[in-house]
Amino acid sequence: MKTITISLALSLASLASAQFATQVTGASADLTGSGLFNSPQAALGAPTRWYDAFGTPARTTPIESAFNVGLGGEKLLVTLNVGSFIELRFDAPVTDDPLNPYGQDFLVFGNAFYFGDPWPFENYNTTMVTGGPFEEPTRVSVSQDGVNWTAFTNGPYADTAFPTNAYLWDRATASWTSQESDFTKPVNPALAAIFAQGGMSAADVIDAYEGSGGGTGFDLADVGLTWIQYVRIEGVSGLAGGEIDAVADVNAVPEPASMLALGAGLLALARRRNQR
Ligand SMILES: [Ca+2]
Ligand SMILES: [Ca+2]
Repeated sequence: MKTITISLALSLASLASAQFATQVTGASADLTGSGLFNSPQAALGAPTRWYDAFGTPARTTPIESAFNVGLGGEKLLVTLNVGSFIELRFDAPVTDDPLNPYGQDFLVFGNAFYFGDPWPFENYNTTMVTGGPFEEPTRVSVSQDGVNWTAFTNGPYADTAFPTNAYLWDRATASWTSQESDFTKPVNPALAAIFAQGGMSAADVIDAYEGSGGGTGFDLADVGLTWIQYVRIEGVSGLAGGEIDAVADVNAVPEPASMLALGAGLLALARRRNQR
């Protein structure tokens, strides 16, 4: 039984590390015009939870998006002006899985944000979202081999809704929890229009995320592909200037019935082993 538990934990851990892009397979030479935001490696790994707000550690929230550098001085974001591009690879294929929430197969994280009031933002229960998001739509393409690319020509675009949220907020105590959001879970796309109207508190927006860490969702079915392994983000005329923080493979959510079947299967396996 012990062996099974350990190997299951290991496979879950490796699954988690494969959720974000792990490799830069291409980048234009002209990423140098954007100050700190000039390293394609900044788009690898998980989205930013904490950043250095010029001397003050700050959480990433829907009304306070990441900028500057990480707490260790590391670069967090890469800007894609017209003519600039980055190409990222996932360890494993990203599939058009019917069990992906809202049909969304991968997420692109930037530094879009909603406008909040009043400043400074202290109590998210009473800080109101007054509109936005402030966004910088930038083109996204996908590929199976890293050579042949298919663009989401009619959107969605990178560095748009939904702004990143790193931690869950506790209304009762009007304070942040240490509970991390899920960067592999999409926000319900229907909420974009509702948030843009304003009139909700920042706490309302975070609650409506339902534990998601935000990001812009992409459905591979929109471009007629069943799987991809590479994402290209580029600045083209009219669709440029956005920042990229990370890309994530959406976690499929198994139907309750198949979760039960999986549990029953493991239990049966454990029983058989114990009987030996
Ligand atoms: Ca899909
Ligand atoms: Ca931006």
